[in-house]
Amino acid sequence: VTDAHPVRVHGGLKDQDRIFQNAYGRHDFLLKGAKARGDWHKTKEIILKGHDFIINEMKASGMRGRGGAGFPSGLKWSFMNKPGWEKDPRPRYLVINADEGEPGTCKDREIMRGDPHKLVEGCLIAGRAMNANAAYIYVRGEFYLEVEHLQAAINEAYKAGLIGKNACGSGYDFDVYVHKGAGAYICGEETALIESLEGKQGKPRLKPPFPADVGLFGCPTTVANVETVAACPTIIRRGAGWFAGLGRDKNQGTKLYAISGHVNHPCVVEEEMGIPLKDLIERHCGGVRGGWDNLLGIVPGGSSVPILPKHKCEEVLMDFDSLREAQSSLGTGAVIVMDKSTDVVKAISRFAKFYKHESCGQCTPCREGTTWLANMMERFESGRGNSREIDMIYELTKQMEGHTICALADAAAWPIQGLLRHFRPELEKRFAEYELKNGPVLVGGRHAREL
Ligand code: L3W
Ligand code: SF4
Repeated sequence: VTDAHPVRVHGGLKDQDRIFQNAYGRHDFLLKGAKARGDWHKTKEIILKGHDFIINEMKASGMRGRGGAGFPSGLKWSFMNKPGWEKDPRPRYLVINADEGEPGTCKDREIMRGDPHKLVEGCLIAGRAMNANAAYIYVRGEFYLEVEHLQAAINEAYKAGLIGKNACGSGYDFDVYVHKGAGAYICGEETALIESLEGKQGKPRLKPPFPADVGLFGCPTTVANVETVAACPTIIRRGAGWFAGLGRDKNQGTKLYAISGHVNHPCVVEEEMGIPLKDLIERHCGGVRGGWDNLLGIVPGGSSVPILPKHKCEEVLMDFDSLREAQSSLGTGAVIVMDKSTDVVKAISRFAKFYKHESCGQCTPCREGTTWLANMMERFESGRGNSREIDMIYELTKQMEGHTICALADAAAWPIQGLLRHFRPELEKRFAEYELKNGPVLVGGRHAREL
């Protein structure tokens, strides 16, 4: 904790403050179990309080989107209710982004497996906030069990009159549909997801217009992450003040963190926003394999964000602002831990290959850039490169960043920028060792002898 951060050390969330009480599915995920955990309690009253009430509560709670962007949820949910919305004859949609494809990220699947009713109830309440007629839940194609559980919860909710015509007896009609994706990471980008739902190739659209104005089938649409929407009923029931009282200013509430890699016990855990990264790992994962001193670095928010070296991991807090100050990002809250046995160049090179494979190819800087990044990183792995090429690959990431339709190009660029920022000496050492053995490597990976 530094001067920039408040004195209170966050974390150590009490069980009663956990929203997702059935992560890991130890209890009944169906309606009876869900109701015992408080789901669907007085939902009718919430619906009858109307859209302004729900949106104001979400604004007061300080909830920021849990899909990676951290956009204030209350504000986003208000975009479809611009003055005159009642006169617009188009249907209105809520779309849930359950296409959890970010490497390292596996939190939304726990909700769909263990607490699907929280998501279904969340769809109804969030849908009411936007005056939507229906919700489409777009689930990652590989999530077989999650779809089964979700569909079972939806069927039960229809049967019990909780959704559908006159949902919960509130007079409000609301349908919920599940749609299975087909395994493309890019369909997690909100406009590509909309295209895919419409039956087209998942290629992102230019924004604006934002989906709130022209979304699914050309109609007003809000796309929101599973965790954000599933947390909403608890936030409304317990009150915005309860949620806002956890975490710290502008980084409030609780968050699901998915911790993988070189820890003793990888897990998905709900913790307070702003928990120190080191505490998160020591408290919930039994520490780094071989002890904290064996740590090399951590990717704190999924494969799209820059890696932090060990010294930066000592003090950083797991929230949007602290990680931004540390030149990384909270992203999806997927913490990938690497100990000293990791070949960090190879690890980041693997990310680069992933983005090359997943680029939809519409934008030149992304299509060509991701290919170049992957090819250069592959060479760098074996030491075939030189210092000039380190500057070139950095320039390339800068040419990609912010110059494309969607954030996939940024996501490909940032991990490499992180590698260069913190592990440049590792690359230079590797190049020097190769040169000592084989002679100098010129630009393009060609050996001097080959020219
Ligand atoms: C109407 C305006 N709507 C903004 C809406 C916009 C969107 C939301 C935030 O990217 C990030 C990405 C990944 N009128 C509006 C407006 N909106 N201004 O607000 O928008 P944006 O563009 O900041 O974010 P995004 O497109 O939602 C998401 C990063 O998350 N990421 C995560 C990836 C993977 C997963 C997963 O597997 N679950 O999420 C990790 O870093 O790189 O930067 O709804 O329409 N004036
Ligand atoms: Fe497609 Fe990449 Fe452009 Fe996104 S940035 S639209 S993935 S080419």
